[in-house]
Amino acid sequence: MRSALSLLGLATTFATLSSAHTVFTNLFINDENQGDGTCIRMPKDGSTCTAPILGRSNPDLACGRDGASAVAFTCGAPAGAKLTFEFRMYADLSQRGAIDPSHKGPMAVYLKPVSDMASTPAAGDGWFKIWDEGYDSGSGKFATEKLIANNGLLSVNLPPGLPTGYYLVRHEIITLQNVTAGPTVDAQFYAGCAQLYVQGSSSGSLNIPAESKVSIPGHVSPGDAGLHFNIYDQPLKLPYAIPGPKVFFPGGGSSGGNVKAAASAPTGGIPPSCLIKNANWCGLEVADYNSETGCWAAVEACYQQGDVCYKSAPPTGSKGCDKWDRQKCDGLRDSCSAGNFNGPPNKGVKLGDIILNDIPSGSLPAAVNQGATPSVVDSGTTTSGSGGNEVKEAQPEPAKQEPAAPAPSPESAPAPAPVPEYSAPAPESAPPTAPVPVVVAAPAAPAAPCGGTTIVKRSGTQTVVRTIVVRHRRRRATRQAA
Ligand SMILES: [Cu+2]
Repeated sequence: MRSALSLLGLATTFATLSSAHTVFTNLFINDENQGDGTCIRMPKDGSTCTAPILGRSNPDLACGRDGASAVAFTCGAPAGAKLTFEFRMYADLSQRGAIDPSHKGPMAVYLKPVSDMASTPAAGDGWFKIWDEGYDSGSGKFATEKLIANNGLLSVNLPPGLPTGYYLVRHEIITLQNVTAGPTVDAQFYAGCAQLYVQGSSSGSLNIPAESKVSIPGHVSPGDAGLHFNIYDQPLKLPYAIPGPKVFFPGGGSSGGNVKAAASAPTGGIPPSCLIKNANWCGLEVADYNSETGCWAAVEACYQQGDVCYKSAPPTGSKGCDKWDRQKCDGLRDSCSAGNFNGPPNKGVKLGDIILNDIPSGSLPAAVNQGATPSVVDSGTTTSGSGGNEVKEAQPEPAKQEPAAPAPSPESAPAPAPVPEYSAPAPESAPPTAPVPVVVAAPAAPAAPCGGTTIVKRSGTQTVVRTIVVRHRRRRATRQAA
Protein backbone atom coordinates (compact mmCIF):
# COMPACT_ATOMS: atom_id res chain seq x y z
CA MET A 1 0.00 0.00 0.00
CA ARG A 2 1.30 3.35 -0.94
CA SER A 3 1.81 5.63 2.00
CA ALA A 4 0.51 9.14 2.17
CA LEU A 5 4.07 10.31 2.47
CA SER A 6 5.16 8.83 -0.86
CA LEU A 7 2.07 10.29 -2.51
CA LEU A 8 3.03 13.63 -1.10
CA GLY A 9 6.49 13.09 -2.50
CA LEU A 10 5.03 12.39 -5.92
CA ALA A 11 2.89 15.50 -5.80
CA THR A 12 5.91 17.55 -4.84
CA THR A 13 7.85 16.12 -7.76
CA PHE A 14 5.13 17.09 -10.20
CA ALA A 15 4.83 20.54 -8.72
CA THR A 16 8.56 21.02 -9.13
CA LEU A 17 8.55 19.76 -12.69
CA SER A 18 5.69 21.99 -13.69
CA SER A 19 7.69 25.08 -12.83
CA ALA A 20 11.12 23.83 -13.76
CA HIS A 21 11.09 25.41 -17.20
CA THR A 22 13.42 28.18 -18.25
CA VAL A 23 13.74 31.83 -19.22
CA PHE A 24 16.52 33.86 -20.84
CA THR A 25 17.40 36.60 -18.36
CA ASN A 26 20.87 38.01 -19.06
CA LEU A 27 22.99 38.79 -22.07
CA PHE A 28 26.78 39.08 -21.91
CA ILE A 29 28.64 40.80 -24.74
CA ASN A 30 32.32 39.89 -24.96
CA ASP A 31 32.08 38.57 -21.38
CA GLU A 32 30.44 41.73 -20.05
CA ASN A 33 27.14 41.22 -18.25
CA GLN A 34 24.66 43.77 -19.59
CA GLY A 35 22.48 43.42 -16.47
CA ASP A 36 19.41 41.48 -15.40
CA GLY A 37 16.85 41.80 -18.18
CA THR A 38 18.77 44.56 -19.96
CA CYS A 39 18.11 44.65 -23.74
CA ILE A 40 15.96 41.52 -23.35
CA ARG A 41 12.29 41.24 -24.30
CA MET A 42 11.42 39.20 -21.23
CA PRO A 43 7.86 38.06 -20.51
CA LYS A 44 6.23 40.47 -18.06
CA ASP A 45 4.21 37.97 -16.04
CA GLY A 46 6.44 36.38 -13.45
CA SER A 47 4.09 33.45 -12.94
CA THR A 48 4.37 32.25 -16.55
CA CYS A 49 7.67 33.73 -17.70
CA THR A 50 9.42 30.37 -17.84
CA ALA A 51 6.60 28.41 -19.46
CA PRO A 52 6.91 26.93 -22.96
CA ILE A 53 5.22 28.61 -25.92
CA LEU A 54 2.21 26.66 -27.05
CA GLY A 55 1.05 26.30 -30.65
CA ARG A 56 3.09 26.02 -33.84
CA SER A 57 1.61 29.17 -35.40
CA ASN A 58 1.85 31.27 -32.25
CA PRO A 59 3.60 34.61 -33.02
CA ASP A 60 5.18 34.32 -29.55
CA LEU A 61 7.44 31.65 -31.04
CA ALA A 62 9.50 34.53 -32.44
CA CYS A 63 10.54 36.28 -29.22
CA GLY A 64 8.47 34.69 -26.46
CA ARG A 65 5.50 36.11 -24.59
CA ASP A 66 5.50 39.93 -24.76
CA GLY A 67 8.32 39.62 -27.30
CA ALA A 68 6.45 41.66 -29.90
CA SER A 69 7.03 44.83 -27.88
CA ALA A 70 10.39 46.52 -27.91
CA VAL A 71 12.16 47.27 -24.66
CA ALA A 72 13.82 50.64 -24.11
CA PHE A 73 17.44 49.54 -24.39
CA THR A 74 19.37 48.06 -27.30
CA CYS A 75 22.84 46.71 -26.54
CA GLY A 76 25.80 47.48 -28.77
CA ALA A 77 28.02 44.65 -30.02
CA PRO A 78 30.74 44.47 -32.67
CA ALA A 79 30.29 41.93 -35.46
CA GLY A 80 31.99 38.71 -34.39
CA ALA A 81 31.39 39.46 -30.70
CA LYS A 82 30.91 36.65 -28.22
CA LEU A 83 27.39 36.59 -26.85
CA THR A 84 26.59 34.64 -23.70
CA PHE A 85 22.99 33.82 -22.81
CA GLU A 86 22.05 33.11 -19.20
CA PHE A 87 19.02 30.91 -18.55
CA ARG A 88 17.22 30.53 -15.25
CA MET A 89 14.47 28.32 -13.87
CA TYR A 90 13.50 31.23 -11.62
CA ALA A 91 13.99 34.64 -13.16
CA ASP A 92 14.63 36.29 -9.78
CA LEU A 93 17.02 33.52 -8.67
CA SER A 94 14.77 32.66 -5.74
CA GLN A 95 15.98 29.17 -6.62
CA ARG A 96 19.02 28.17 -8.62
CA GLY A 97 19.01 26.13 -11.79
CA ALA A 98 18.83 26.61 -15.55
CA ILE A 99 16.23 24.06 -16.68
CA ASP A 100 14.95 20.77 -15.34
CA PRO A 101 17.27 17.87 -16.32
CA SER A 102 14.28 16.04 -17.79
CA HIS A 103 14.05 18.73 -20.50
CA LYS A 104 16.38 17.24 -23.08
CA GLY A 105 16.65 18.58 -26.59
CA PRO A 106 18.37 20.80 -29.14
CA MET A 107 19.24 24.49 -28.93
CA ALA A 108 19.72 27.13 -31.59
CA VAL A 109 20.48 30.83 -32.00
CA TYR A 110 18.83 32.93 -34.70
CA LEU A 111 19.24 36.50 -35.94
CA LYS A 112 16.90 38.87 -37.70
CA PRO A 113 17.99 42.23 -39.12
CA VAL A 114 15.38 44.85 -38.23
CA SER A 115 15.11 48.27 -39.81
CA ASP A 116 13.43 49.77 -36.76
CA MET A 117 13.66 48.14 -33.34
CA ALA A 118 10.42 49.67 -32.13
CA SER A 119 8.22 48.89 -35.10
CA THR A 120 9.66 46.00 -37.14
CA PRO A 121 7.66 42.94 -36.10
CA ALA A 122 9.57 40.16 -34.41
CA ALA A 123 7.26 37.54 -35.87
CA GLY A 124 7.43 36.96 -39.61
CA ASP A 125 10.07 36.72 -42.29
CA GLY A 126 13.77 37.52 -42.19
CA TRP A 127 15.18 35.11 -39.60
CA PHE A 128 18.26 32.94 -40.06
CA LYS A 129 20.00 30.48 -37.79
CA ILE A 130 23.66 31.11 -36.89
CA TRP A 131 24.21 28.05 -34.69
CA ASP A 132 22.50 24.90 -33.55
CA GLU A 133 23.27 21.71 -31.71
CA GLY A 134 21.18 18.61 -31.17
CA TYR A 135 22.68 15.47 -29.74
CA ASP A 136 26.46 15.15 -29.32
CA SER A 137 27.26 11.49 -29.65
CA GLY A 138 30.80 12.10 -28.41
CA SER A 139 29.69 13.20 -24.95
CA GLY A 140 26.30 11.49 -25.09
CA LYS A 141 24.57 14.74 -24.31
CA PHE A 142 21.79 16.86 -25.77
CA ALA A 143 22.46 20.57 -26.04
CA THR A 144 20.26 21.26 -22.99
CA GLU A 145 22.34 18.86 -20.90
CA LYS A 146 25.46 20.82 -21.83
CA LEU A 147 23.61 24.01 -20.87
CA ILE A 148 22.95 22.59 -17.40
CA ALA A 149 26.59 21.50 -17.12
CA ASN A 150 27.56 25.10 -17.96
CA ASN A 151 25.39 26.55 -15.17
CA GLY A 152 22.76 27.83 -17.59
CA LEU A 153 25.26 29.69 -19.79
CA LEU A 154 25.55 29.39 -23.56
CA SER A 155 28.16 31.35 -25.51
CA VAL A 156 27.90 31.85 -29.27
CA ASN A 157 30.02 34.08 -31.49
CA LEU A 158 28.18 36.47 -33.77
CA PRO A 159 29.10 36.06 -37.43
CA PRO A 160 31.96 38.42 -38.36
CA GLY A 161 30.24 39.36 -41.62
CA LEU A 162 27.17 41.09 -40.23
CA PRO A 163 26.55 44.52 -41.73
CA THR A 164 26.11 47.37 -39.26
CA GLY A 165 22.56 47.66 -38.02
CA TYR A 166 19.86 46.57 -35.64
CA TYR A 167 19.23 42.89 -35.01
CA LEU A 168 17.06 40.72 -32.86
CA VAL A 169 19.02 37.78 -31.53
CA ARG A 170 16.84 34.84 -30.58
CA HIS A 171 17.56 31.69 -28.66
CA GLU A 172 15.51 28.55 -29.11
CA ILE A 173 15.32 25.53 -26.85
CA ILE A 174 13.22 22.56 -27.93
CA THR A 175 12.63 19.95 -25.23
CA LEU A 176 11.50 16.43 -25.93
CA GLN A 177 10.61 15.05 -22.48
CA ASN A 178 6.93 14.73 -23.40
CA VAL A 179 7.53 13.18 -26.80
CA THR A 180 6.92 9.49 -26.66
CA ALA A 181 4.61 7.97 -29.24
CA GLY A 182 2.01 9.60 -31.41
CA PRO A 183 1.50 13.16 -32.48
CA THR A 184 -0.60 14.29 -29.53
CA VAL A 185 2.18 14.86 -27.05
CA ASP A 186 4.58 17.28 -28.62
CA ALA A 187 7.90 18.97 -28.17
CA GLN A 188 8.08 22.14 -26.06
CA PHE A 189 9.46 25.39 -27.46
CA TYR A 190 11.21 28.07 -25.43
CA ALA A 191 12.33 31.26 -27.16
CA GLY A 192 13.44 34.74 -26.20
CA CYS A 193 15.12 37.72 -27.84
CA ALA A 194 17.60 40.46 -27.10
CA GLN A 195 17.89 43.75 -28.97
CA LEU A 196 21.28 44.34 -30.55
CA TYR A 197 22.96 47.09 -32.49
CA VAL A 198 25.80 45.41 -34.35
CA GLN A 199 28.79 47.46 -35.39
CA GLY A 200 29.88 45.69 -38.54
CA SER A 201 32.53 46.34 -41.11
CA SER A 202 30.06 46.95 -43.91
CA SER A 203 26.75 48.67 -44.38
CA GLY A 204 23.64 47.73 -46.27
CA SER A 205 21.51 44.69 -45.85
CA LEU A 206 22.44 41.06 -45.62
CA ASN A 207 21.75 38.65 -48.45
CA ILE A 208 20.45 35.62 -46.66
CA PRO A 209 20.37 32.51 -48.86
CA ALA A 210 16.78 31.51 -49.54
CA GLU A 211 17.42 28.12 -48.06
CA SER A 212 18.45 29.63 -44.73
CA LYS A 213 15.91 32.44 -44.49
CA VAL A 214 12.79 31.56 -42.55
CA SER A 215 9.67 32.99 -41.07
CA ILE A 216 9.03 32.49 -37.38
CA PRO A 217 6.55 31.01 -36.71
CA GLY A 218 6.80 28.64 -39.65
CA HIS A 219 10.49 27.74 -39.37
CA VAL A 220 9.79 24.14 -38.40
CA SER A 221 7.34 21.63 -39.81
CA PRO A 222 5.04 19.76 -37.46
CA GLY A 223 6.27 16.54 -39.02
CA ASP A 224 9.99 17.22 -38.46
CA ALA A 225 11.63 14.08 -37.14
CA GLY A 226 13.50 16.13 -34.56
CA LEU A 227 10.19 17.09 -32.94
CA HIS A 228 9.12 13.47 -32.58
CA PHE A 229 12.33 11.95 -31.29
CA ASN A 230 11.99 9.57 -28.36
CA ILE A 231 14.72 10.43 -25.86
CA TYR A 232 13.83 7.35 -23.80
CA ASP A 233 14.69 4.84 -26.54
CA GLN A 234 17.55 2.47 -25.64
CA PRO A 235 19.62 2.89 -27.66
CA LEU A 236 18.66 6.25 -29.15
CA LYS A 237 17.61 6.18 -32.79
CA LEU A 238 20.43 8.40 -34.02
CA PRO A 239 21.33 10.60 -35.74
CA TYR A 240 19.15 13.29 -34.23
CA ALA A 241 17.84 15.73 -36.87
CA ILE A 242 17.75 19.32 -35.57
CA PRO A 243 14.55 21.11 -36.62
CA GLY A 244 14.74 24.38 -38.55
CA PRO A 245 16.72 25.78 -41.47
CA LYS A 246 20.37 25.33 -42.39
CA VAL A 247 22.83 27.47 -40.48
CA PHE A 248 23.99 30.64 -42.26
CA PHE A 249 27.13 32.22 -40.82
CA PRO A 250 28.16 35.23 -42.86
CA GLY A 251 31.91 35.70 -42.87
CA GLY A 252 34.10 38.47 -44.12
CA GLY A 253 34.77 41.78 -42.47
CA SER A 254 37.69 42.53 -40.25
CA SER A 255 36.25 42.81 -36.77
CA GLY A 256 36.89 39.91 -34.50
CA GLY A 257 35.56 38.65 -31.21
CA ASN A 258 38.18 40.46 -29.19
CA VAL A 259 36.86 43.91 -29.97
CA LYS A 260 35.23 45.57 -27.00
CA ALA A 261 31.47 46.00 -27.16
CA ALA A 262 30.33 49.34 -28.50
CA ALA A 263 29.43 51.69 -25.69
CA SER A 264 25.96 52.45 -26.94
CA ALA A 265 23.76 52.18 -29.96
CA PRO A 266 22.69 55.24 -31.95
CA THR A 267 19.08 54.80 -30.87
CA GLY A 268 17.97 53.05 -27.72
CA GLY A 269 21.44 52.70 -26.26
CA ILE A 270 21.93 52.83 -22.53
CA PRO A 271 22.48 56.52 -21.75
CA PRO A 272 25.99 57.20 -20.43
CA SER A 273 24.37 59.48 -17.87
CA CYS A 274 22.55 56.55 -16.26
CA LEU A 275 23.17 56.65 -12.52
CA ILE A 276 21.76 53.15 -12.02
CA LYS A 277 19.99 50.68 -14.26
CA ASN A 278 17.29 48.09 -13.61
CA ALA A 279 16.62 45.95 -16.70
CA ASN A 280 15.58 48.55 -19.30
CA TRP A 281 15.05 51.48 -16.97
CA CYS A 282 17.71 53.87 -15.81
CA GLY A 283 17.76 56.62 -13.21
CA LEU A 284 18.88 60.06 -14.40
CA GLU A 285 20.17 62.93 -12.28
CA VAL A 286 17.55 65.43 -11.10
CA ALA A 287 17.65 69.07 -12.17
CA ASP A 288 19.81 71.54 -10.26
CA TYR A 289 18.03 73.54 -7.55
CA ASN A 290 18.81 76.40 -5.21
CA SER A 291 15.59 76.84 -3.26
CA GLU A 292 13.47 74.91 -0.78
CA THR A 293 10.72 74.48 -3.36
CA GLY A 294 13.22 73.26 -5.92
CA CYS A 295 14.69 70.84 -3.40
CA TRP A 296 11.37 69.16 -2.67
CA ALA A 297 10.48 69.15 -6.36
CA ALA A 298 13.70 67.21 -6.96
CA VAL A 299 12.72 64.69 -4.28
CA GLU A 300 9.35 64.27 -5.96
CA ALA A 301 10.95 63.88 -9.39
CA CYS A 302 13.35 61.28 -8.01
CA TYR A 303 10.61 59.12 -6.50
CA GLN A 304 8.62 59.47 -9.71
CA GLN A 305 11.51 57.92 -11.61
CA GLY A 306 11.53 55.14 -9.03
CA ASP A 307 7.84 54.50 -9.64
CA VAL A 308 8.52 54.06 -13.36
CA CYS A 309 11.31 51.65 -12.45
CA TYR A 310 9.03 49.44 -10.36
CA LYS A 311 6.32 49.48 -13.02
CA SER A 312 8.74 48.45 -15.78
CA ALA A 313 10.65 45.82 -13.79
CA PRO A 314 10.60 42.40 -15.49
CA PRO A 315 10.45 39.12 -13.53
CA THR A 316 14.17 39.37 -12.74
CA GLY A 317 13.11 41.90 -10.11
CA SER A 318 13.47 45.48 -8.99
CA LYS A 319 16.50 45.62 -6.73
CA GLY A 320 17.89 48.49 -8.79
CA CYS A 321 14.68 50.42 -8.10
CA ASP A 322 15.07 49.78 -4.37
CA LYS A 323 18.61 51.08 -4.47
CA TRP A 324 17.53 54.18 -6.40
CA ASP A 325 14.77 54.98 -3.91
CA ARG A 326 16.92 54.30 -0.86
CA GLN A 327 20.18 55.87 -1.87
CA LYS A 328 19.28 58.58 -4.33
CA CYS A 329 15.79 59.76 -3.40
CA ASP A 330 16.04 59.28 0.34
CA GLY A 331 19.39 61.06 0.22
CA LEU A 332 17.82 64.01 -1.55
CA ARG A 333 14.97 64.09 0.94
CA ASP A 334 17.34 63.98 3.91
CA SER A 335 19.29 66.82 2.38
CA CYS A 336 16.15 68.94 1.99
CA SER A 337 15.08 68.07 5.54
CA ALA A 338 18.46 69.27 6.78
CA GLY A 339 17.95 72.62 5.05
CA ASN A 340 20.46 72.14 2.25
CA PHE A 341 18.61 73.76 -0.60
CA ASN A 342 21.47 73.84 -3.08
CA GLY A 343 21.83 70.65 -5.00
CA PRO A 344 21.57 67.92 -5.89
CA PRO A 345 24.18 66.46 -3.55
CA ASN A 346 26.49 63.84 -5.07
CA LYS A 347 25.53 65.15 -8.47
CA GLY A 348 26.11 62.62 -11.24
CA VAL A 349 27.60 60.00 -8.90
CA LYS A 350 26.86 56.49 -10.17
CA LEU A 351 25.13 54.17 -7.74
CA GLY A 352 26.38 50.90 -9.25
CA ASP A 353 24.11 48.34 -10.88
CA ILE A 354 22.88 45.32 -9.00
CA ILE A 355 23.38 42.04 -10.88
CA LEU A 356 21.68 39.07 -9.24
CA ASN A 357 24.10 36.42 -10.47
CA ASP A 358 27.40 38.23 -10.73
CA ILE A 359 29.42 35.67 -12.68
CA PRO A 360 33.13 36.46 -13.04
CA SER A 361 33.85 36.98 -16.72
CA GLY A 362 36.64 34.42 -16.52
CA SER A 363 34.19 31.65 -15.73
CA LEU A 364 31.98 32.09 -18.79
CA PRO A 365 32.01 29.19 -21.24
CA ALA A 366 33.84 29.45 -24.55
CA ALA A 367 31.75 30.03 -27.66
CA VAL A 368 30.19 26.81 -28.92
CA ASN A 369 30.82 27.87 -32.52
CA GLN A 370 34.44 28.89 -32.09
CA GLY A 371 36.24 28.26 -35.33
CA ALA A 372 33.02 28.04 -37.30
CA THR A 373 33.71 28.22 -41.01
CA PRO A 374 31.94 31.25 -42.37
CA SER A 375 29.53 30.83 -45.24
CA VAL A 376 31.42 32.22 -48.23
CA VAL A 377 29.71 34.95 -50.17
CA ASP A 378 31.28 35.97 -53.45
CA SER A 379 32.41 39.50 -54.31
CA GLY A 380 33.04 40.25 -50.66
CA THR A 381 30.03 42.45 -50.26
CA THR A 382 26.84 42.15 -48.36
CA THR A 383 25.28 45.35 -49.55
CA SER A 384 21.76 45.26 -50.86
CA GLY A 385 20.99 45.54 -54.52
CA SER A 386 24.17 43.90 -55.69
CA GLY A 387 22.03 40.99 -56.79
CA GLY A 388 24.81 38.87 -58.15
CA ASN A 389 26.24 37.59 -54.91
CA GLU A 390 26.99 33.96 -55.33
CA VAL A 391 26.96 31.83 -52.27
CA LYS A 392 29.49 29.11 -52.80
CA GLU A 393 29.16 27.34 -49.53
CA ALA A 394 26.60 27.85 -46.84
CA GLN A 395 27.39 24.87 -44.68
CA PRO A 396 29.31 26.05 -41.65
CA GLU A 397 31.19 23.76 -39.40
CA PRO A 398 29.12 23.24 -36.29
CA ALA A 399 30.87 23.35 -32.95
CA LYS A 400 33.37 20.57 -32.68
CA GLN A 401 33.07 19.23 -29.18
CA GLU A 402 33.39 15.54 -29.85
CA PRO A 403 36.59 14.01 -28.58
CA ALA A 404 38.45 11.87 -31.06
CA ALA A 405 36.63 8.59 -30.74
CA PRO A 406 38.92 5.65 -31.44
CA ALA A 407 36.15 3.22 -32.33
CA PRO A 408 32.83 4.89 -32.97
CA SER A 409 29.81 2.71 -32.67
CA PRO A 410 27.37 2.86 -35.60
CA GLU A 411 24.86 5.09 -33.82
CA SER A 412 27.49 7.53 -32.60
CA ALA A 413 28.81 8.27 -36.05
CA PRO A 414 27.93 11.86 -36.92
CA ALA A 415 25.74 12.19 -39.95
CA PRO A 416 27.68 13.83 -42.76
CA ALA A 417 25.74 16.89 -43.82
CA PRO A 418 25.63 17.50 -47.54
CA VAL A 419 27.27 20.71 -48.67
CA PRO A 420 24.79 22.57 -50.78
CA GLU A 421 25.75 24.68 -53.75
CA TYR A 422 23.88 27.83 -54.60
CA SER A 423 23.83 29.60 -57.89
CA ALA A 424 22.36 32.75 -56.48
CA PRO A 425 20.45 33.84 -53.42
CA ALA A 426 16.80 34.70 -53.70
CA PRO A 427 16.28 38.29 -54.81
CA GLU A 428 15.29 40.69 -52.09
CA SER A 429 11.96 41.75 -53.41
CA ALA A 430 10.39 43.15 -50.29
CA PRO A 431 11.58 44.24 -46.87
CA PRO A 432 10.94 41.64 -44.19
CA THR A 433 7.85 43.22 -42.80
CA ALA A 434 4.66 41.44 -41.94
CA PRO A 435 1.31 43.20 -41.70
CA VAL A 436 1.22 42.76 -37.96
CA PRO A 437 0.44 45.85 -35.91
CA VAL A 438 2.91 46.27 -33.12
CA VAL A 439 2.22 47.95 -29.84
CA VAL A 440 5.41 49.71 -28.90
CA ALA A 441 6.42 50.35 -25.34
CA ALA A 442 3.12 49.39 -23.80
CA PRO A 443 3.18 50.16 -20.10
CA ALA A 444 4.30 47.10 -18.24
CA ALA A 445 2.16 45.45 -15.66
CA PRO A 446 3.76 45.32 -12.25
CA ALA A 447 6.03 42.33 -12.38
CA ALA A 448 6.06 39.47 -9.96
CA PRO A 449 9.13 37.31 -9.76
CA CYS A 450 9.01 33.82 -11.17
CA GLY A 451 8.06 31.48 -8.38
CA GLY A 452 9.50 33.87 -5.84
CA THR A 453 8.31 36.20 -3.16
CA THR A 454 7.29 39.81 -3.37
CA ILE A 455 9.86 42.16 -4.83
CA VAL A 456 9.73 45.30 -2.77
CA LYS A 457 11.86 44.99 0.32
CA ARG A 458 13.08 47.71 2.59
CA SER A 459 15.35 47.37 5.57
CA GLY A 460 13.90 47.64 9.06
CA THR A 461 16.08 50.60 9.91
CA GLN A 462 14.33 52.65 7.27
CA THR A 463 10.96 52.87 9.00
CA VAL A 464 10.78 56.64 8.78
CA VAL A 465 11.90 56.56 5.17
CA ARG A 466 9.30 53.96 4.34
CA THR A 467 6.54 55.97 5.98
CA ILE A 468 7.43 58.99 3.90
CA VAL A 469 7.82 56.97 0.73
CA VAL A 470 4.52 55.17 1.29
CA ARG A 471 2.77 58.44 1.99
CA HIS A 472 4.37 59.88 -1.11
CA ARG A 473 3.25 56.97 -3.26
CA ARG A 474 -0.29 57.06 -1.83
CA ARG A 475 -0.48 60.75 -2.62
CA ARG A 476 0.67 60.11 -6.16
CA ALA A 477 -1.74 57.23 -6.60
CA THR A 478 -4.65 59.34 -5.43
CA ARG A 479 -3.65 62.10 -7.78
CA GLN A 480 -3.45 59.69 -10.72
CA ALA A 481 -6.84 58.18 -9.92
CA ALA A 482 -8.47 61.60 -9.83
CU1 LIG B 1 9.19 22.65 -18.75
